[in-house]
Amino acid sequence: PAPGLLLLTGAAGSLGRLLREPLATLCGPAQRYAGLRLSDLGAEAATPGWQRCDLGERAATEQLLQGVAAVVHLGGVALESPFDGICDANIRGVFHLYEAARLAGTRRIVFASSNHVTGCYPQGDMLDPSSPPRPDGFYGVSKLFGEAMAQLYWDRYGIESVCLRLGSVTARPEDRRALATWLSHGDLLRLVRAALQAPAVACLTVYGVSANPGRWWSEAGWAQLGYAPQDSAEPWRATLQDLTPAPDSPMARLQGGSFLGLGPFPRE
Ligand code: NAI
Ligand code: 15L
Repeated sequence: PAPGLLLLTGAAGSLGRLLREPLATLCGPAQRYAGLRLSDLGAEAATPGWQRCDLGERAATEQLLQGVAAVVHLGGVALESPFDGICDANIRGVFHLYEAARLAGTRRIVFASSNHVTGCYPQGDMLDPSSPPRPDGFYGVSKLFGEAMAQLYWDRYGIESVCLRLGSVTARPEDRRALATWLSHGDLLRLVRAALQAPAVACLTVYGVSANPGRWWSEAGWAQLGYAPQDSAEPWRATLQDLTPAPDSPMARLQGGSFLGLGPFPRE
């Protein structure tokens, strides 16, 4: 069969804008994918391959997945915030995405999960993807839900997923926590490319972090993917400050950092 399309959701967001061009190089005649479809909440009429879609809408998501062989799924709420918004975008949205993928015959989904699935572990504890989840908020819970959907759709329907528990993706490490959590732009690209291209991944969850000597997350799964990070936050150590308010606050003690300072939220 002809190769299908590669879909990037969340294409208007900060990581989506970074990944558009590199993913386009995997698409076209004689490439792995026939073309690149880009999607987000808003319209971008001038962008080739753009299809606007609210992932909270089931019929629109089913249309979005038509002809799609693989997905890099970034679309959703990316911050700890009140439950209703997270529920629509990250819980219903992921359900719609996997159901639409099943109907469309999509082969693989690369899911942007988050380190906040384990954000309530103390800083310094070394985790691997099999450590019991300890989400630090509704956002972390929603990412854990996404990981469970990935496992379900592999076990029952044979759709492969790579769940990337991303750390802190920024151009440079921005605070002392990033000595552990930083994922450079270059390493993000290497990781996403590996997650798309590795053969026979089944359903695999890995942490996404650069080669920081101070990291809290193991490299389990990296060899299977063929991911070898090339950057490190360490050279910035002397310039980085602890931005949390008090040394004994949850924000300073726990891996999720500033997310531990968000919530509870008043009823809307
Ligand atoms: P972002 O907020 O810049 O981009 C997310 C995009 O998703 C936005 O453009 C937004 O319009 C779109 N979106 C929100 N609700 C939607 C819906 N209902 N339907 C369709 N699109 C919707 O976030 P960023 O930083 O680009 O993150 C991308 C993904 O990676 C997110 O899923 C985030 O949770 C995850 N992630 C990001 C990290 C980072 O360091 N930037 C770290 C860990 C995970
Ligand atoms: C995330 O999941 C967020 O989307 C991102 O904005 C960062 O806050 C990152 O985690 C982090 O933990 O630094």
